[in-house]
Amino acid sequence: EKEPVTVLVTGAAGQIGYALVPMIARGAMLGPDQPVIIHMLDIEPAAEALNGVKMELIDAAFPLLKGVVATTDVVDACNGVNIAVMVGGFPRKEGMERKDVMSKNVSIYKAQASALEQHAAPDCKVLVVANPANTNALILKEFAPSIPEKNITCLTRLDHNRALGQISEKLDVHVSEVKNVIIWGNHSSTQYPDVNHATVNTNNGQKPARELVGDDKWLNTEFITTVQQRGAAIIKARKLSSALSAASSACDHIRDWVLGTPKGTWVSMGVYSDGSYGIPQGLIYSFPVTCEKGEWSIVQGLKIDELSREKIDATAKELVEEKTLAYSCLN
Ligand code: NAX
Repeated sequence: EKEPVTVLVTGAAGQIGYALVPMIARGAMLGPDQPVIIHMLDIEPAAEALNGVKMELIDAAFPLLKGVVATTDVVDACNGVNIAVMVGGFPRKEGMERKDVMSKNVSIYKAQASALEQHAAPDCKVLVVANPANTNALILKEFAPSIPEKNITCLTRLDHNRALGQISEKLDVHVSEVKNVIIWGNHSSTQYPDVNHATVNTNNGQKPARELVGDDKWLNTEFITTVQQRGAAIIKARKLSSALSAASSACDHIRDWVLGTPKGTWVSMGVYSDGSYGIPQGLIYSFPVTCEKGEWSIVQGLKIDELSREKIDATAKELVEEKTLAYSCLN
């Protein structure tokens, strides 16, 4: 039997945490033959609820689950962690300024960066889910300089999966037949869901999604805004933000990163920009990536048309502004 992998989930008493930990314990993140130990971190006011989640994990008697730690101590939480899924953060409350929310999250991510750096496994892989996800990941990277920058990522896979879902619904094909959409940029409403390179498996082979949809107007307007605004639509319907889909896409993100993407398929991940596609270096930006042997690489050489260029740059500009705001919170 394989050695267990230790997975940290922060904010584990929250909604996404509650959906995510059983998925991890069932093997949806690391595979059906990979034992796991789950560390769950939350803050003092949620300690009792967190302990309740631990009780339920025990009660579920998961064969792959070899240990559970539920704690409000960030050092205990980070100790020996191989995979860290950062879901905990400070939510934007009504009437709060953007800067105030940023400031709270900057201090959380600065502190958790240091704890991970000192106590996690040296090759720990980090996925930031909590918003503002890209900028929280950037702060984490800045304050954990000994963690390789390629190990720090943020979640845009939910947006990616939403884009696949919209194309699948439009064409009435199964979602697994659609691939290679791209989410560019920020996990925010400026993200650019791009279908220009997406393909669909048909009985007559692989076809460009744009050709099969045959409705450029829909693809260039409604499709984009539906994906960008999907989070808000879920809140409107559920009176709560996306949780099961967020948890599921976090598993997809880590699984593909660790176990690799299928040949000919790419996925979207927020990663540290190396300047590819003219995106400024020093941002955590969502790119199309393939993964092999536990490492991602940005898909190179895709043709970018004029409409895409504008949108790719606009979401980069927002990330530059967020970065400036985050840095102004450090002083
Ligand atoms: P909840 O408010 O249900 O849960 C958040 C949990 O984090 C709470 O239990 C809270 O006590 C805990 N927490 C707060 N500060 C903490 C700290 N310093 N250390 C550890 N835990 C802490 O929110 P939920 O719906 O689970 O969403 C969690 C985060 O995911 C939010 O920031 C949300 O905006 C973000 N999302 C990101 C998505 C993405 O695709 N990147 C999509 C879904 C989601 O909206």
